[in-house]
Amino acid sequence: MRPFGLIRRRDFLARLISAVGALAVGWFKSPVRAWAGAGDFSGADFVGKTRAGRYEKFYVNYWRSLRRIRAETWALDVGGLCEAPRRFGLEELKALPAVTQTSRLKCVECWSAKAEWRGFRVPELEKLVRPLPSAVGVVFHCGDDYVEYLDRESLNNGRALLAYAMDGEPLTHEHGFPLRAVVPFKYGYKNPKAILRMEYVTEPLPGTWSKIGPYSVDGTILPGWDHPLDRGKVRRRIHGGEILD
Ligand SMILES: Nc1nc2c(c(=O)[nH]1)N[C@H]1C(S)=C(S)[C@@H](COP(=O)(O)O)O[C@H]1N2
Ligand SMILES: [Mo]
Repeated sequence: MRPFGLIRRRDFLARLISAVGALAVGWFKSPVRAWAGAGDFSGADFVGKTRAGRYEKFYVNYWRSLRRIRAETWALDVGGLCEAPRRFGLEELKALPAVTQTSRLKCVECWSAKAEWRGFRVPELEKLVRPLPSAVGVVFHCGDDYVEYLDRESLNNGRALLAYAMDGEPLTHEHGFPLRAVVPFKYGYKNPKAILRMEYVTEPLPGTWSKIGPYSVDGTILPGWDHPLDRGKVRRRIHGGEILD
């Protein structure tokens, strides 16, 4: 006898899986789709994870490839719970009081690398958009549909930076053009790149990476081991928090 019930059940399961998949994809895409115009990205020129060539010295992590962002049409949307939500062009952001800071980026997957970053501190931006008292943190929406949350206390910590340059050059697309967060006391995954939108919110939200891997939502660097790319990956102990060297 044909196992009719079994086939039907398989068919149902396949449909269920594809429906859930479609929902998941829609959910991931919607926050960015709603804001990024088609003109924000170049045609078919993709950038993604790499460790080749110059990036041997500073690996590139992207959970999935994205089209290069166009400088001419890109603008940073700052909204959610603030009194004066608005968009900023790159030149406007570069006109904010700028700082240069050398800090190390530590990926939770062990490697780390150091760079000189240039950008502005979050309080400079907050003076203009005026977050409401109920806003405890910011959700960063990125060009590759990466989503990450940072609490305002961390963002105003004095070492956190929104950077548009690295080692004296504009950010490469690989390292997060045109704008990325540099939060040296948190693992790399709390340093969102290719930022399109900042949304002030009332509560924390698990980011893309902490949902992929077994990593904390908070992302503060824990005591453990480091393999610095600029020191021949020789293993050394770290004590937690920003790696200062
Ligand atoms: N938009 C976006 N930002 C991201 C990621 C990502 O996948 N997408 N990966 C994070 C992780 S896990 C790390 S370690 C750092 C790596 O930064 P780098 O590629 O400049 O080395 O980017 C972070 N920011
Ligand atoms: Mo990472």
